[in-house]
Amino acid sequence: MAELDEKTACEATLEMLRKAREEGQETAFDRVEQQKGCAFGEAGSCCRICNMGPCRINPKKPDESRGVCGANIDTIVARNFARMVAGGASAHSDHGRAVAETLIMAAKGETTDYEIKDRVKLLEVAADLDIEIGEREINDIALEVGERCLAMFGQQEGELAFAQRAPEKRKEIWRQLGIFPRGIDREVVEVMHRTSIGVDQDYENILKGAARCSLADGWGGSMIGTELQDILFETPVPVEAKINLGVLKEDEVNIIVHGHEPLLSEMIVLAASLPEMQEKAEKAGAKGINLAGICCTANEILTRHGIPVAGNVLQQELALLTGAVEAMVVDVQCVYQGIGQIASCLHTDIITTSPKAKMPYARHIEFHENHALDIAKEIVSAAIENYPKRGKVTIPDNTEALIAGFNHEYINYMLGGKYRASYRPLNDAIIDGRIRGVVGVVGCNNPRVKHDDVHVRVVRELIANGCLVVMTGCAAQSVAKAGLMLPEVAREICPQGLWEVCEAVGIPPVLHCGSCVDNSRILIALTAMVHEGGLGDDISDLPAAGCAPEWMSEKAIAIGQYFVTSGAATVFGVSWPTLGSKNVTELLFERYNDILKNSWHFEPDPEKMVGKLLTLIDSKREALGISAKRERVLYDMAMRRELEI
Ligand code: NFS
Repeated sequence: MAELDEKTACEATLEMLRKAREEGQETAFDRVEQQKGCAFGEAGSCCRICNMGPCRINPKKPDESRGVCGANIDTIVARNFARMVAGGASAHSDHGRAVAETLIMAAKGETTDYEIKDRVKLLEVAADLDIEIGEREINDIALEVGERCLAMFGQQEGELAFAQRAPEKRKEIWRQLGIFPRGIDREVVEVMHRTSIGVDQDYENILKGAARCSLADGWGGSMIGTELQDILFETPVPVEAKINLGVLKEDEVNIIVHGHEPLLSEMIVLAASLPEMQEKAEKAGAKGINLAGICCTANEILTRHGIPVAGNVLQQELALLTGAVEAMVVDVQCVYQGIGQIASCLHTDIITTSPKAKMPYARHIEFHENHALDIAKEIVSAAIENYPKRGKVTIPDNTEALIAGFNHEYINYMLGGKYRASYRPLNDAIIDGRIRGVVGVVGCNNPRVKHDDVHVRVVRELIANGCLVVMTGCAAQSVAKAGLMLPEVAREICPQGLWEVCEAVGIPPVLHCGSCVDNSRILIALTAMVHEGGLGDDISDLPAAGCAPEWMSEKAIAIGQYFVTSGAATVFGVSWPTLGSKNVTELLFERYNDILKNSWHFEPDPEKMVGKLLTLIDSKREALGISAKRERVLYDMAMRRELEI
C-alpha cells in the first residue's frame, strides 16, 4: 500500500487520511489501489456499445484483431473518445438548461425566490442575442433571453447564437470544416447516434462530430449556464475567503453544499442566513450555522458570496470523517457514492435534492424552483436537528486565504477603469514581455496522481516563468489551498514584469475564475484579447494555452476539446484515453495543428508539462514577432521544499 504522504500534497487531507486508516474507513484514495485499471480500457480500445462484445483490441497488436462487427481500433478509440465529449457536454448543458428554465420562471413571476440581480449583464446578453431592449420591462427582456437560450437546446438548424461571439477567423474555420454547432441537444444526440453500433466508422468523421459537440458545450450549454447565473445571482467580483477543511467549525452547525448548480446552493445560503434559522441553531446548542462548499457549487457561492470552501472533489469523503458535518447537501455531478457509506456510520445526513440523482444511504428532499426557499429552509432545519447527535469531532487546523471571483467583466474593468474598460493594458503587457502568456489551468483531482501536487507544481512554475494563470474547478481549489491566490505571491515568486503588472492592478498572478461551466468565461476573455488587437486575429494566434493536470471527468475532456476546437493548445496530465490508436492520437496531437491551428497534448510529468506549455506560448510569441530570449526558471531546493505545502 502506498504511503499516505505520497497520496496528497494537502496537509489537511493527509491528516484525515491517517484518521480514515486508523478507523478502517475506506475512501477513494484506497479504492484506487484496488482498481488497478485495465490496459484496454485505458487505451480506449475496449468496445461495449453492443451485446456481441465486449470486444477488446490489444493496442500493442492493433492489426491482429477487430471487434465482432469488424470495427478496427481507430473506430473503437474514436467512438469512446467522442462519447466522453458527449457525456461531458450533456452534464454542463443540462446544468445550463436548468438555469434557463429558472430564469424563465423568475421572469414570469412563477417563483418569487429568484429575481434578476444583474441587469447590466441581462442587457448585454440581450444585445448579443439581438433582442430588442427599448423601453421594455426588465422581466419582459429576461423572459425573452430565457426563452431564446432554452430554444438553443432544441435548435435543429442554423448556427448557435453564442458561438457568434467567437473571432471571425475561428468561425470561418468551423464553417469550412462543417462543425459550426447547431442546437445543443442535437449535437449530443448526434454523437451518441453516430457512435452506436454500425453507424459512423470513419474515425476522422467521428471526431468531427465530437468537435462540433464540444463547441455546443463551450459556446452553448456552459456559456448559457454562466451568463444566466450571472443574471440571476450577479456577476462575481473579487472577494476574499477561506479554504480547506479547517473552515468547518466545532461549535456551529456545519452544512456542506456539494455538486454544481447554484440554483440550490444560493437558496441554502439565503436560508442559512435567516434569523429564524440562526435562532433554531442556537436552541439546538450551536453558536450558529456554518456553510461551506465542495467542488464547483463551492466555487459558485465562493465567487458570489465569499462562502468558505471545505475542499475539492477528493476531500468530500474526508470532510465527513471530521464528524463535524451535520448535512451534506448534494445535487448533481462529481458526488461520490462513497459519501453515503461513510455518512451511514456518522450522525451526518446526505441530502439528495435532484430527481436526476438519488443514492443509497441518503435522505431525499426534492428541490423545486417554484418554492425553493421553503425547501432550503427544510434542508437547513434537518441539519440543525442533527447537531445534538454529534459524536467526537476532529477538524484539521488548516485554512488558507484566497481571493476569488475574476472574470472577463472584471478584467476589463480593472485594467481599463469604469469609463474606458479595455484589455489594452493586458495585451500591451504581453506584447512587451512583462507577461509571457496566459495559461488556463482547470479540471479535477484524480487519486491516480498525488492529490493537488501536480496542480500546485505546474501553477507555481508557470507564474515563476512570467505566465498569468487563470483557473476554475477543483484545480483552482488545489492552488488556493497552497496559498497562491493572494496578491503578495506575485512579488515572492514572479519575475519583475509580472509582479509589476499584478501590483499595479492589484491582482494575484493566479486568478480564480469560478466553476467548470465558467471555462466559458475563459473563451470570452481569449476572444476579447483577440478583438483588442496586436496579438493576431484568432485565439490560435495568442500566447495562451490550457491544461488539466489532474483531470478525471468526461466533462474535462469536453472542455479540453472545446478549448482545442476554439484554437487553444491544451495539455492534459494523468493518462490519455486514445493511446490505443496511433491514427486517432496523431490526428488529435499533430494533424489538428493544420486543421484547427492548435492541438491536444499529453504530459503527466509536472515539470515537463510546464516545459511544454512554455514552448507552446513561446512559439506563439515568436510567430507574432514579440519574442525575447529568456531563460527558464527552475525551482531551487528551497522553493521545492516550500511546495511540500
Ligand atoms: Ni469540473 Fe466541477 Fe471538480 Fe472535475 Fe468535478 S467538481 S465540473 S468535473 S471534479 S473540476
